[in-house]
Amino acid sequence: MAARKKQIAWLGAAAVLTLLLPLVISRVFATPSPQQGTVSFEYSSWSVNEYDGTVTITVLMTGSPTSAVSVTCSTSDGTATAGEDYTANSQVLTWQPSEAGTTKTFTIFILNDVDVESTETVNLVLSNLVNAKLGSPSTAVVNIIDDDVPCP
Ligand SMILES: [Ca+2]
Ligand SMILES: [Ca+2]
Repeated sequence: MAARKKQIAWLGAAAVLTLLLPLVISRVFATPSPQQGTVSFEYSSWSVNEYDGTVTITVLMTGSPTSAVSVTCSTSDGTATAGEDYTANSQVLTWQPSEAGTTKTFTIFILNDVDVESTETVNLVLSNLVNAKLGSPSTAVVNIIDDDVPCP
């Protein structure tokens, strides 16, 4: 009878091991979940003189992404009008994981004219995030400062 009890005990132990072993193995050899980067504008606003020609926008990627990160940076009209005050632009910015903590640049061409205007704005947004989430600021504004003076 004692031998029978011992046998049942061994079977129980074997059953518990069979159930637990896959769990232990999966924990030990689990691949870490992929890490995303965080992208944001470096500043929430930029200012440019109408005669400057271009303004360079910087977009920052931080974090410890496990693969390449990309985001599309695009302009849209605020009070400024694309084709009259600036040239619309949309560009994909890409970082390798080793480039975390660095900025990529995005250039907007400013169109000069002889009109007397108030300061006009261009809105900037980030979209089409790949392996990334949005940080703050996720939007930005470019202020185009007029350089024209009214005729006396
Ligand atoms: Ca001008
Ligand atoms: Ca002007």
